[in-house]
Amino acid sequence: MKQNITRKIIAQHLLSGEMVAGEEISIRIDHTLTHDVTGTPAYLAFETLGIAKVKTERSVSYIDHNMLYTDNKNPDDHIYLQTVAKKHGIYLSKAGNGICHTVHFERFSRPGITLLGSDSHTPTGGAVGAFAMGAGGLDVALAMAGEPTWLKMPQVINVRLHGKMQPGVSAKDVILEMLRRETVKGGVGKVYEYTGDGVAHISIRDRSTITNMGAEMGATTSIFPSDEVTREFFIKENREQDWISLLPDEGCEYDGYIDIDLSKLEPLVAMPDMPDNVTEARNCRDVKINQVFLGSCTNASYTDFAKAAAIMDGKMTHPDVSFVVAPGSRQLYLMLLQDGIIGKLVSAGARMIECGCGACCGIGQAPSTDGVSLRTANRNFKGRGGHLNAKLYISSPEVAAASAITGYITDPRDMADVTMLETIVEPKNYIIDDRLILSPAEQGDNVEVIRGPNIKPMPINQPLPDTLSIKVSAVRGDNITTDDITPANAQFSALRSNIPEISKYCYGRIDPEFHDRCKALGNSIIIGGENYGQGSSREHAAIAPMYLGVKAIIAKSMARIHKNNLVNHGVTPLLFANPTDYDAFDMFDELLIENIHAGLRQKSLVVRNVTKNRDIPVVVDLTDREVEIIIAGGQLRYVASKNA
Ligand code: MIC
Ligand code: SF4
Repeated sequence: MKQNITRKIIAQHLLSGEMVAGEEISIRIDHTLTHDVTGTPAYLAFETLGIAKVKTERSVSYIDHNMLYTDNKNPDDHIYLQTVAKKHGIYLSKAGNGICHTVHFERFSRPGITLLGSDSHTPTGGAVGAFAMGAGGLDVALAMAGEPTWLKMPQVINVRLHGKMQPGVSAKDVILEMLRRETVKGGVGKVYEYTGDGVAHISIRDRSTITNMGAEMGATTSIFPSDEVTREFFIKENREQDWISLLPDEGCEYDGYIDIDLSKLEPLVAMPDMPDNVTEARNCRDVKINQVFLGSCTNASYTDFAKAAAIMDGKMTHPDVSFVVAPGSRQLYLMLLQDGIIGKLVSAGARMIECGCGACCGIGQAPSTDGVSLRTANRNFKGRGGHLNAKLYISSPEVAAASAITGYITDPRDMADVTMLETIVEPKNYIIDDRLILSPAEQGDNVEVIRGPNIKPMPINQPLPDTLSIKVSAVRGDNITTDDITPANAQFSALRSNIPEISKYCYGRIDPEFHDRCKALGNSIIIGGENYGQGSSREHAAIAPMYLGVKAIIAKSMARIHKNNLVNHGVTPLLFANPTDYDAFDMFDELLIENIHAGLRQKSLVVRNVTKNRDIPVVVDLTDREVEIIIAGGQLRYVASKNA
């Protein structure tokens, strides 16, 4: 049978299930990646499994998020990560080496592999033809232990790229156009597979901008073919032996098609507060900005920085703008230094911060009160910059550079000779330097794992009772993000290893009483709207509510990774059978759910709203396996009982 790329890779890794869209399948994982804010819980969970050495082909732990050392917490976590990696056969990419996604596809990924990462932007690896998915830390811990990874067989949507982009238009505009069409929830249950004559004109690093931001549509992943452009990239990375050709079979089928004429695209921006709120940059020319951030795993290519530098060459950042620059990897930083590109940016007023995530998730460089920030990152949720009083716009590096000069959001074609950007290409040779990647010990038995005082044991849920008589602790609207539940700025990200502490801030920004209310209620339930839990993979958005006694979430629809995280931690995710029933719930309503175990197993459950005297049918969109995990009280208890 003629196969697309996605189906080829899944077929080669399939352990169980049928490759029918919507059916549960399990696959073998070749590579895993974690980073410092999701890694600590993942390795704490891995340690409980009692396995000496990871069973994957390659597992890498990256230190890239919590780079601000304002007290002992982050450096302590980093020492824990370094020692636990050394003991258990995991490679460790030290602070300063770059962002996990960027480094992983530069140095480790290859076409045709499966990669599971405890970060929602893991699909970045699809740029080199890997099947790369984001997941919670517990799922990654299990994959490192050699357990299968479970997922719903996705629909494969073929995005056909035609023609060539105009000067001043870039890969970021392709993915913003996708977001405009597909929205932040349009990708759930889908893989976007890119083909068409336009693909040949897009470099690997630009492809990575597109696969990276597929996460913003909620997609399982995005993938490009492995072609001659990919091969050239592997040659430059000194890894030609890792390259294989991986193309869709001629005439293969897809579950849907999207066509994009690249020559018709214009420079775009996503306006506050969602990445799908997209318009042409020229429509925002009256928007005055205070900050520009050039960086993040989305736009970490050599040409991104070189084009920005070319636009800014000889000019100066607008007096009212703070221009912040963070290269995505050390390798890239070295090349930009060597070629004088950093010099041009600094001369134009850049504030260089170390290579890593930095401002992208509010770890430093927060905008001012009511500040307006234009970023080449991927998310502009309210609060993402560090606090709620800022407006975040997202754009390409070209728009960002032009805007840094003018002080207003600017279409680069209005202020620079963009045809000269055509001459800027990736370097002929890359600088390769892996010395900040530490290999694990041959024999890990004698390696001591060092834990600082901020690292507290991970709380484990109790088995699910058969009857729940509980109150509603919160009613939320549509598109609640994991940033709303457990924000990612410097203060909170330093608490990721300490659940009792981080749970004090759960929902704290949008609902400061949530923690105390949950404590007072004991057990409770949250009501959600559409796309509940979208955004990052952070499992703290499931663990913290679990720790506060939240037993179930009933929503209109739910994001894939967050739903998995809830299951993993024994919190029951349910969906309204009739979305208008959402209106029947208010805070503090008393609910009764009886015979839950049988109801979950039969996939039919009724929630009685005692306060409103109404019975509400809910959809149990869970597999038999997931039901048993929830009843057991979460994945760790389930695995332990299976092994017993
Ligand atoms: C993000 O971009 O939101 C993060 C911070 O990288 C997260 C990871 C986390 O919060 O643990 C992600 O994308 O999953
Ligand atoms: Fe880091 Fe931002 Fe990428 Fe998340 S999206 S991995 S915070 S650079």
